[in-house]
Amino acid sequence: MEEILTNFCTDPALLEIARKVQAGERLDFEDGMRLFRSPDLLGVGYLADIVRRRKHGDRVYFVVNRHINHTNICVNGCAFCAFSKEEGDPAGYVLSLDEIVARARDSWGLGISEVHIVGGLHPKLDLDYYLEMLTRLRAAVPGVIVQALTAVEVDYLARRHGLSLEEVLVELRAAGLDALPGGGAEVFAPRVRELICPKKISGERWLAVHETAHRLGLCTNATMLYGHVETLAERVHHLLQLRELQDRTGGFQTFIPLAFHPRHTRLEAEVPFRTTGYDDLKTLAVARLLLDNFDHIKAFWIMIGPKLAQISLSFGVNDFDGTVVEERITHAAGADTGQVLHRAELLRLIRAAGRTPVERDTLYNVVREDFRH
Ligand code: V47
Ligand code: SF4
Repeated sequence: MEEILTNFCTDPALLEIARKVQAGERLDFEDGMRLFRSPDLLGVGYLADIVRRRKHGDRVYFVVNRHINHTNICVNGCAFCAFSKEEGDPAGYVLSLDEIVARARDSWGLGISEVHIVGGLHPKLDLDYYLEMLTRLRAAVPGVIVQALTAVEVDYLARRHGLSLEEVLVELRAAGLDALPGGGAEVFAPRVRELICPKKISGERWLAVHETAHRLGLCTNATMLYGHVETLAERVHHLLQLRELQDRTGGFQTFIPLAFHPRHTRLEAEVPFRTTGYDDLKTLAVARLLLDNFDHIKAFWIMIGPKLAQISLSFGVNDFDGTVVEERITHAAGADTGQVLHRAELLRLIRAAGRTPVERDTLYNVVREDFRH
């Protein structure tokens, strides 16, 4: 093994980590720091790929889905967000329930298995709006899984109505909510939140929403917004806090690192550049290595581009997200990716990387895997 590792890992600091990975041992905080600090991107990627291969072999998952961002009006006004507008701003919008249902129905014809709905904290949209949205979607697109509302939106509804997190989630689930997406986590460190999203719920509260959802049997995802003012230590802490909750609940399905896009945000002067390809691949690979109890690591091609997402399949990633169709949050902040990747293109990218594509639903049930070449 020593010989293989010295062929692939040029950084001696990686050798002890390589031994742990080979033995299936858990990595600790210091290992996470060594991985982030190592200049040996290929070595770190090689180790992450060992873990990915052990868990998934050649299989790479994708989902035929549609994102809907129902409103950009938000009382939080996070400094990193170019999507949100204040109430009364002419650029603000709220989709009517008819429009939301029409968008879901349009995509239903294309065979979507998931709608992904997230938006701002609109002071006038109450729990009834969301319950009716879910009820109408269930009737209009039966069988399609609704993954909706970040922990931040769930907390807002609970506080607005004086309800507990459990009460809100139980009502949402009864109306048709199937799973929660992973947004709103950003970086849990209070220092970072104070700088980039002072009005947003704390990291503890974000974790509490997910813990409650898991207890009620709802699966959720987790994210980390990286590439702004956070330190590497704060990234590692964030990942370990997720791992700790996952140890207790097992309710997370996927981890998705989100690459910060600065354009038109209030952080643009301080952080003028986007993340580099090196950092994107490194972050995905380190996440794969630290989050040993997460089944899936997803590359969100909207943020890092389809080509780098394809390369990331050799750096620990086993999920390509999906067709998406319409995305406003990252595009408001300067993303130059398209809005949609059709199923055929996802298949082509995954196959060209030497992997076997598997179409999944939100809960990782196989929708289809016998694709003809
Ligand atoms: O919560 C906001 C982030 C998130 C910017 O669960 C930004 O499967 C980069 O959570 N630059 C929403 N990111 C998106 C999200 C997501 C995406 C794909 C899949 C899943 C999933 C979840 O986008 C927000 C925030 O963390 N965000 N502004 C920005 N300027
Ligand atoms: Fe609002 Fe979410 Fe944007 Fe923050 S990231 S301003 S909570 S929409």
